[in-house]
Amino acid sequence: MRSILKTSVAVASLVGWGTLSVSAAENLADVMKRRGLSQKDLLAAAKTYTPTGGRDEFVVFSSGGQSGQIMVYGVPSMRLLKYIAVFTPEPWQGFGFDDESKKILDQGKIDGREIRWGDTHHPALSETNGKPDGEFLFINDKANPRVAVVSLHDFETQQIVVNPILQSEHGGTFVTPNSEYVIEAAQYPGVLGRGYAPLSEFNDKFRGAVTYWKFDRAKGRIDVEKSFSIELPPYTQDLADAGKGPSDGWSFINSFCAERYVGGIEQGRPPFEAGCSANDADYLHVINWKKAAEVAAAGKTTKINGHDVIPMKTAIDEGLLFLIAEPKSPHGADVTPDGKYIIVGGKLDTNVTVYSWEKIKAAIDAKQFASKDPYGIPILDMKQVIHKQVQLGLGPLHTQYDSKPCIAYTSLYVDSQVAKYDYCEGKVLDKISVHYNIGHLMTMEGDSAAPAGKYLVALNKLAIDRFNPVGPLHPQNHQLIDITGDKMELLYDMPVPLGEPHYAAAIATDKLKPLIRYKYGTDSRTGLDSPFAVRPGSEKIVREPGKVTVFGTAIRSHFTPEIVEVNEGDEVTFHITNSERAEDETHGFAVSTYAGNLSLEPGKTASLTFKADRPGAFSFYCTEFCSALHLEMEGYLMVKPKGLVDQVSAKATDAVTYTKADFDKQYKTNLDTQTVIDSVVKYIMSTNYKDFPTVVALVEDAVDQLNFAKESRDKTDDAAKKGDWQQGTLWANQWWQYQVKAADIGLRVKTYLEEHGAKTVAK
Ligand code: CUK
Ligand code: CUA
Repeated sequence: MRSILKTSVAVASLVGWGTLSVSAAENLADVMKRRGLSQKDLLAAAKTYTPTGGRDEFVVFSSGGQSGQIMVYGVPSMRLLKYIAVFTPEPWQGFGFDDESKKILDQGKIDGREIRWGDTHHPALSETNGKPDGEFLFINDKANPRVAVVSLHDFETQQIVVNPILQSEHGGTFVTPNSEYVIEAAQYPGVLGRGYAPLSEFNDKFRGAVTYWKFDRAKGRIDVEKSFSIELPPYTQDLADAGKGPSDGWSFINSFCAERYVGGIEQGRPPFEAGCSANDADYLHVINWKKAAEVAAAGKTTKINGHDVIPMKTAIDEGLLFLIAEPKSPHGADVTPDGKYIIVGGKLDTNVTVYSWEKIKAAIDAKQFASKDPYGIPILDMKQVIHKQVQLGLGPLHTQYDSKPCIAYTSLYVDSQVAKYDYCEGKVLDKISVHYNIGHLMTMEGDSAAPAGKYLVALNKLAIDRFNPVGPLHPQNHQLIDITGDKMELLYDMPVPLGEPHYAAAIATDKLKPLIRYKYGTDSRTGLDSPFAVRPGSEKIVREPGKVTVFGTAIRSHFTPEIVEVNEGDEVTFHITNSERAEDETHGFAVSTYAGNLSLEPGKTASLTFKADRPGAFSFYCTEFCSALHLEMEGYLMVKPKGLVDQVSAKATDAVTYTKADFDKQYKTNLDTQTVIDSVVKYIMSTNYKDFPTVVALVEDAVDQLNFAKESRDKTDDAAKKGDWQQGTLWANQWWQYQVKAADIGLRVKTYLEEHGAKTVAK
């Protein structure tokens, strides 16, 4: 009986192995057959697949639409890397939860009102000489006229500025070639300064505007004082772009609803959509921002909400502002890499219009104007300044450029296509279908002075049938397209599960230099030293009447302090510094039912303030699985009920008693562990480990852990000297915890060195 059982087990395992080996031996042809893949699919897969540990050539920053965030993903793998919280709280990163980031979100209050969402549209990378430099990222909020500055050193939002005069915007953010200014143009006209006027006075009282936010690169902040706006007519301004090369110093903003229609469907009038598209033309605004900055600096402005606004009349008199007709309901306005042309797509036109900067400039210089608009702004003769019109298809919106000269790509919303064409010659070269209804498109660094070509991403508004259904709200679809050859090739569909992205910007990975860890005790939201940082050993609890402030640290796998006693009604603040130096060793911090969440990356100090208005024993804990004893990374906030006479000591007492035998056992374990660690250290030291920066950082971390182990060992020995086996055993345990962390790192180093062909070096 027994032998039969044995045999059948053996047979079963043989069969199991057999099946395994068959599936392991499945070759490419088998997989293609099983999954119904074509040669073309395989080629696309090979062009995007990134093996483990591999890196992407480009990093994309995509607007997260109504999420108020930014998405970061890699190209060509299309793997999501991060969401950057901007206008919206994001608990994982502690954004809008720690005291420090609440201050940033509060910068975004409009007229005293707290706004905790945003409709992000157009990210813009900071530029040097017209090329992205990897330092900063800007993004606008269409719903609530605001602009944010994100540092690309840590991918965190550093500043939110509120537009002082607009109540709605869209044409932002676009940067001038050296990031001197960040452009933010209005959308729906309003009374400047967010005032009131009846719609019957629309033509006189309602206005558009464009704001030029001065960027102070050294400080990494927008300088609100040195920023200014220009009053514009109540045409609905839309997208903008900054000139470059020959057109540097100028900016371009298109508009729709030059009809200045005011709707009124409830009064039996035709809706906005009819009245705003009745005429054949709208206006491209051509603005000399360099001269405007001088005019503003000379004080030729009026102040609205304390902000410098160049009145429309001054803008006309000073020769800052011109208009050019553009075909019906235009959308994108994109300056070519060489700055010689501006391409505008007309949503209700089948053409893109290529304007020539040389011709525009000549007409302005010669004061050759076809007419004036009702506000006295000179209008250039469209025919005189056009280079070409290119018939592309239905619903041309946005345009991006290739690394090859004269090649542009324009999205066709209605046709659900991307058109590739030669804008110098006015010749269509190729079209590809996308799925579906594309808004923006993006080529690599494709809005800069030196596009990198290679890939194009179609930011499609509708996914319809592309993905597994997830209910009536579908993801968006970002499609990756190979543009290296004559024909565009579709490579990959990426479902985007966040907001409705509008624009995105890509940068070559090697231009980004993100931090690995913060300088010890950094307030990441300001980038400055936090006044609340403490080093391990100097943690403290400061008590004032009605107020308890904790200056603590976090390190694998404990907080110091662990027990915090307060009285009901106290205001409690935890300032916690992550004292780790190891890469990716982030801790979190949350007090159950009270407050959270802090994200404490290595070196960061963050704070949590709340009123302890409910008595009870509340646990706090680390919210990131940081180590084997992560679950033990815990503590208690003891909120003592009002009027409680403190008879019972709240001091911690031990439930378990340890003897000398327990102590000896742990001590021996530690000595044995040390022998293992010594052998690993000996191996590492015998190699050329210093040639591997990753290993050097890990070794640093291990040395930290061993120093901590040494401190605990000293405490262990002290307790033993006094015959205190209780404290001695507990400290011996802590000593061992540090050893385990060091050993863990040591093994990671050993594996790394073996996998990367480390050599033995002669002693
Ligand atoms: S907009 Cu959305 S597709 Cu805000 Cu640039 Cu054109
Ligand atoms: Cu620290 Cu989990």
